[in-house]
This record gives sequence, structure tokens and C-alpha cells, in this order.
Amino acid sequence: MRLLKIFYAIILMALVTHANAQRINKTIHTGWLFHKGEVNIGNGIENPDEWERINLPHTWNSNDDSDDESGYYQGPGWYAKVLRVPAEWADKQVFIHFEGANQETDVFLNGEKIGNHKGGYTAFSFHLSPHLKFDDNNLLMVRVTNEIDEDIPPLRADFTFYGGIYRNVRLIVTEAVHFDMDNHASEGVFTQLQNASKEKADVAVTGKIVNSQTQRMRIRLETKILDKNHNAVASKTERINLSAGEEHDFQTNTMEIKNPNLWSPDNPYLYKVITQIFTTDPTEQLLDEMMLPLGVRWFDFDDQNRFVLNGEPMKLIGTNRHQDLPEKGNALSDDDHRRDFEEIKEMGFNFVRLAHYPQAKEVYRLCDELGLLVWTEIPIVVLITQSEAFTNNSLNMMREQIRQTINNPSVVFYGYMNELMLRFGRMTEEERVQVGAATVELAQKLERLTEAEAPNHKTVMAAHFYEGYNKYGLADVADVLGWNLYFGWYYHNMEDLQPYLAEQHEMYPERPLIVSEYGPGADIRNRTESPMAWDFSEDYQMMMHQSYLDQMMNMEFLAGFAAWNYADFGSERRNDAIPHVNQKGLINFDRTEKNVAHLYRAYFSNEPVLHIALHNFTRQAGIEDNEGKGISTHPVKVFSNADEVELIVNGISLGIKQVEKHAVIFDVPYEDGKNQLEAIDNKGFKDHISINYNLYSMPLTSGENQEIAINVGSHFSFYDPDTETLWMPDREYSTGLWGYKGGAPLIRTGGRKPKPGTSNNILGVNNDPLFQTYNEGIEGYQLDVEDGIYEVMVCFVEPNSRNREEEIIFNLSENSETDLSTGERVFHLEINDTRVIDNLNLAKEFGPLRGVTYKFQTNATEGEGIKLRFIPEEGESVLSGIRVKPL
Ligand code: GCB
Repeated sequence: MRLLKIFYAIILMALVTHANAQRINKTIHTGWLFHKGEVNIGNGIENPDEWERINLPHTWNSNDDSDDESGYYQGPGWYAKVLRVPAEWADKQVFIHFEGANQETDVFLNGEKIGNHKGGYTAFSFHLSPHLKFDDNNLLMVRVTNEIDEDIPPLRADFTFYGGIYRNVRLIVTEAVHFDMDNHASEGVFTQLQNASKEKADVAVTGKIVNSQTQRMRIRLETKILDKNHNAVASKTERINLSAGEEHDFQTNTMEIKNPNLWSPDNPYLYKVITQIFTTDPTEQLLDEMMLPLGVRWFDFDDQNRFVLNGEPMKLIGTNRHQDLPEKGNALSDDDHRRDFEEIKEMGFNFVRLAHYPQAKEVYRLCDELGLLVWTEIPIVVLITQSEAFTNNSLNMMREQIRQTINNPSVVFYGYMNELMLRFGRMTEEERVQVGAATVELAQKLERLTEAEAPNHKTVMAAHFYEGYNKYGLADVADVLGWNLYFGWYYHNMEDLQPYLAEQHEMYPERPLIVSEYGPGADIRNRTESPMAWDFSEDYQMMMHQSYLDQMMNMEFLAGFAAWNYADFGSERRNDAIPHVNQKGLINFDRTEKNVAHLYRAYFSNEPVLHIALHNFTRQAGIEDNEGKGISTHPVKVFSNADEVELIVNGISLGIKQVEKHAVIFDVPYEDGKNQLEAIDNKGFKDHISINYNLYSMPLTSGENQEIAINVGSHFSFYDPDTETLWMPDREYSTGLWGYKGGAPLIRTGGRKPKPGTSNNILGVNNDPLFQTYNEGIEGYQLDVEDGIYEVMVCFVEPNSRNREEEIIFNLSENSETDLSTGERVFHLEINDTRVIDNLNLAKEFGPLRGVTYKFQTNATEGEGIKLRFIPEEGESVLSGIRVKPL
């Protein structure tokens, strides 16, 4: 009797487990070994000591992209893992799915090569079963290389090409009968929204069912559409006979959803489409199942070139986004992605451009769920190779991108090129015509492929500020043209945006336009009340974004825009205020905030927004007002989406002001020491900060701190968080205070836009902005301090070095700093008549662009203060910074 019970129990268990048999889909992220450099596959893991234990996702460039050495490792790396495969899997089908590895991957199983994939930003999968040993260990080895390959886009771009298996990797184990696993690493099953309106939506599902058995099989295909509450709103069932080994294409009958809940950024309503394969025997075994998101939405452009979603015109308010973080490189977790997209949504955006490459599957899922319209593109950036292989790889990437994302309702634009004429300025007319025609030809092929694969989507490409896109016929290949426009940064003035776009619109009235990039670089350590391009101050960033938003929101014909960039990102070749980082982010690389993020919130968020735009500048210093009332007055900006704002400083109201263009400015009288600033809007919403102000008054005394630190040659202050030093903007000497004598802050005028100092990486230091600006031709520096003993620190750099071509290309300003040469410069320094440095030749002693500091002790006596004298021997003297501390 007992035995019988056990027997029944076993039968029942078998039935239950069978009835629930489904594909296994699991990440395999732990237990990997990694070897940087080449390995001979024949030797397997010969010297395990040379391999490092790592977890996926992984990149080998997470640190070497930010060091002072130029370049980063671009070559092969190997990964290895032992896969223990149970005996039961012999009857199943086992696949490995990589969400992305940069950029070319070869996969080996038990020493045998089983697959190759080219392209760093799309998913790929391989069938493992034919090569597996069951009930045994299998050695999986993966070679990835991020070497530049002239046949694989991208070739050159303003972002770091971090190498490695940097996205999720999964094992997928299906029954012998399963949905297609061999369709460009897509889901293999696709929802088709046929007619969508407010009244109804017709939905069908297409795909392929694979019978990998040697016998025939009869199955039932059941498809349901579930609403948010898991109620089936439509379903279809059909029976299909599969012959042995058959790959069966199917399209379900149309399912109708009545009065669909429409998907939009305001209402990202998702239905679920569940498609299941069951056996038709009495056990009704579930063999495979796919769950796809369904958003009922339709979109187009109207006759005024406005983007129209579900019949309503809407402005696309967006940002671009790169996929990397400091120290992690591109090896982000799904949670890292979530954090970004939740913030993008929370800032009030309804649109995101995934520049310049397809991103992780999780990203598209998040955009579906959060309600963000997506422009996704393949990484053909700056230039193409005119080869068949490049064309085929590009087409293949585009196909992969589409098949892997077409089920995501958030995706509306498929893009395929970014700034393909960036180098045209340096070509002969003959070359331009030839390269232009080859680029147009490739674009047309990509366009045709996209039309065939995704007929209901819009195609798009991005152009830079260059008439050639019109002239050589590239601008009209895609449905929509994106303009990456940097008026006020790389060229011209910020106000030139509107007239330029208006002119384009007039010339090409049929063409939908998006400003696909705009924005200046900004470093939260730099601050000024007289912002200018290339000072990397947040102030210039706030000013430029405010001007752009104002202009863009008022251009009816402009379908939308996307700020460059959501966050700062790694670009090894670039030398902004933080070298190797493109600092045009609305937030920092580490995701802490810049003030400009709050301007966007004030414009677009539905939540109350009130932000005193000083949250990164809570240490300030300056000179007492002329009238000498023990205060120093400075303008303070407040961002708000209310009508009126009041500012209370140290308990005293500065009055109530009307908010204009989401901002209001107050003149704040700072006292020495702590100042409390409180903003209140007309709905009672508040923001508060405390500013620690160091007030200098005459005769030179300073309340909190006697130290005087000056960012010589610069109109902006620089706060160094490493030393907690605030380097004040420079000034010309006036009696009783401090300042330079002779020479002037260096403003470069060689490029299209004047720049303060140099934007080169200063070697050996982290406080680059202190060294990047300097006074060339300086004769003296005087500080009228009280008598006493002081430490004087001086900061120098030889700023001139020959620039690399790439830097100039990505800075979009031809000839910007090519006039520089390492000329001879030799000078002496005297402090209070004592020669402290003799024959300083920075270039010769330290090499160009290396930050050099010296500290000296000096005595100020008889009310003479501290006087530095620079005596040139050859060329002109330079000085980048000076700090004076009483001892
Ligand atoms: C562009 C490029 C983008 C760069 C950006 C910049 O136009 O499309 O890849 O990062 O400019 O910051 O210069």
C-alpha cells in the first residue's frame, strides 16, 4: 500500500513537473575567468594563475580609460567558464545568449569554435546542444576583442569603446519543440499591431515554431492578451501539425482589443501578450512560452511636421544617453540602467535618444514601462569604410537592432548614422562628392532594410552644423533629420539656433526636424558670474540650456529635441575640465547632480520644483562691496515652476519676484561666515542652502580663513574638493588687495570660438581647471597682506603642446589649437626680492602639460605685503595659480 502511494506520488510529480515544463532562462554571471591578451585555444586554461576571477558584466577598460597615459587597451581578451550540464538536458535544446560584447566575439565549446559575432552593441546567441557533453563538465571559452576593425562600425567616435562581455549572458534551455531561437537573437515571436485607434486595436502574433525532434508533433498554440489586471481581453487558439524537424512559420488570427487603453508617456499602459505551445495529448504539457509587452499606440508627423502620438501632437522633450559609469565603464547592471531611466523620466522628459548605439534590452523594457519614446540607432559615426564587409556589417547590425527591439512599444525611431560629414571640411571637393555618394548609397540601403523590417516606424539620422548634408543629398534619405547643434559652444552664439532652424525649415518645409544634440561642457567645480563658452562653468551651462529651451519651445515646426547628454560619459581622447570625460551631462558621470538638471525639472516636471542654483557652490569667497558695509553682493538664480518666489537671506526677505522662463534672480548680500538662503514659492514649497562665505575686506583681512587662493588667469573660481581649497577668480592688482601685474588671462582665439586657457589634460594632477587657465606674459603678482610669515604656493604648467588630430575633430572646431608649438620659455621668479626659481624651463624640465607646484616661505615686513616678480629670459612667463597662507 505504502509503495503504491509512493508510486502514485512519483507519477503525479512527473505530471506536474511536465505540465510546467518551460524554457529555463538564467544568467550565468559568476564563476568566470578572464585573461587580458591573446590565448592559444589549443592549450585551454594552461596557467590558471594568469587568469583573474571575475563576474559578468565585465570590461577591461574600467580604469585604463581615465589615466594620464594616452589610449586604452584595445585588443583581445579571453573569458572561460566551466558549464556543468545535467543529463536531462540531452533531450532539450541549449543556447547561449549574449546581450552584448564589444566588439567581435568568438565562442568555443570544448575547444571547438561554435560561433562568431561582429558588432559591440547588439545581442547574439548560439546553439550549444550539438557540441555539449551531457552529465559532464564543458569548457566554454570566449574571445572578445575591441581592436578597431575598419569593417565594423563605429570607427571613430567621441566615446570610449570599452571592451569585454559587458552585458548579461544567459543560458536558455528549451524543450525540443520551442519558439525560434535563431532569429538574430530576437524573441523569435513578434506582436503586430495592425489597426490601432481609440475604439479598437487589432493584434496578431507572428513567429516560428521549431520541432527539433525526429518525430512529428501536434501542438496547440495559445495566445492571450492580458490587461494590467491579468484579465484576458482577447485570445486565439490553433492547432498545428509539425513534421519531424520542421520549422513552422505562423501568424495568429487577429485578436481585437476593444477601447484599448492607449500607451503614451503620460500613460505607459502595457498589455501582455502571452503565447504558449502545448502538447495536444491529455497531459497538455506546456512546451514553450513567450511573454511580450504590448503598448497600443500609433504615431506619425502631421502637415506641420509635428510629432503626433495617438492622434495628438506632442513635442518630443528628450535627452541623449550613453551607457557608462566611472570605474564600471560600460559594464552596467540592469539596476544601473533602471536608476538612469527613472531619473530621466522624473526630470520630465518624454523622449530619449540612445546615442550612439543600441543599448541593453533592459533599457527598452524600462522605456516601455516608464513611458519614454525612444530613438535607437546603430553606431555608424563620423565615417564609413567603403567596403562590402562594412556595408554588410552595418546592414546586419540594423537588422539585429530592429528585430531585437521591435516588440518594444517605446521604440518609434530607428536611426543609422551620426555626423557622417564631420571630416568633409578637410576634404577636396572631389573627395566630398565621392564620399558623399558612398555615404548616401549606404544610407539608402539601410533605409530600404528598415522600411522592409519596420514599415510603421520612422527612420532618422543626425547631422552636424554643415550644409553638405543638404548639398550632397544625405539629409533627405531618412524620414526625419536630427541636427546636432552647438551654437554658443563650438561656434557662433546661442541665439543663432532659432534663425538657423527657421532657415532650414523654410528651405525644406516638408522635413520633420529634431535638435538631436545641444549643450556645453560643465564642471561642478567651476563657477563664475561672467560665464563664457569653454570655461566649463555650470553658469554657462545653465545660461545656454535656458536659452535653447526658450528658443526650442517656441519653434512650432520643431518636432522635438534631445539634450547632449543626460550624464557625463567616458571619452578617452577628450580633454575637458575632467580629462577623458565628456562633461556635457545634465548630471555628473557619478550621477550626482548639476544645477541645470533642475532647470529641466522646472520646465517639464509635474512635481513642484524650487531650486536655488548653488547647490554645488556652497563655499564662496569675495571682496567686500565698494561701500564697505561688511557684505558682498552677488546674483543668485532660483529655478522654479511656480509663479512667484521669495528669497530669505539670514532671516531677511529680499522680496517676492515673478518667475520668468522658470527662473528668477536675486541679489544676495553675503556676510562673512555662514549665510542661510531660503526660497519659498507661492504654494509654500521651499528650498534651503547654507553658503559659507569668506569675505575679504580692506586692509586685507579675512574673517574665517586667512588663506588667499587665486585661479590665476581665470574669470571663474575653482573649488578643489580634494584639498577643500577655493581658488578665486583672478583680478588685476589694486592697492590694498591682490592681483596680477602685466600680462593677461589667456583667451585663445585660434578656433571658431574664443576659449580661456587650454582644454588639454594636465598631467599628474586632478585639479586641471586650475592649471588649464593661466596668465601668459605675467610680470608680477602682489598681495597686500599684513606683516608676518607666509607660505606661498605657485602653480605652473607649460601649456603649449602639439594637439592630436582626433581631439580637434571631436571638438568640432577646425584649426582650434593647431597653432600651438612647444616654444622656448625660460623665466625666473623672485618673491620679495629673493630669487626663488632660476631659469625655469617647464617644457624641458617636466615636459609640456604637466602641473608643477612649488611652495616657499616668505616674510612680509614693513607693510610691503608679498610681491612676486617674473623675469623672462626667453619667451613669456606663465602662472596658473597662487595660494598664500599665513604660518
Ligand atoms: C557631437 C557628437 C557626439 C559628441 C558631441 C560633443 O556632435 O555626435 O558624439 O560627443 O558632439 O560633445 O562634441
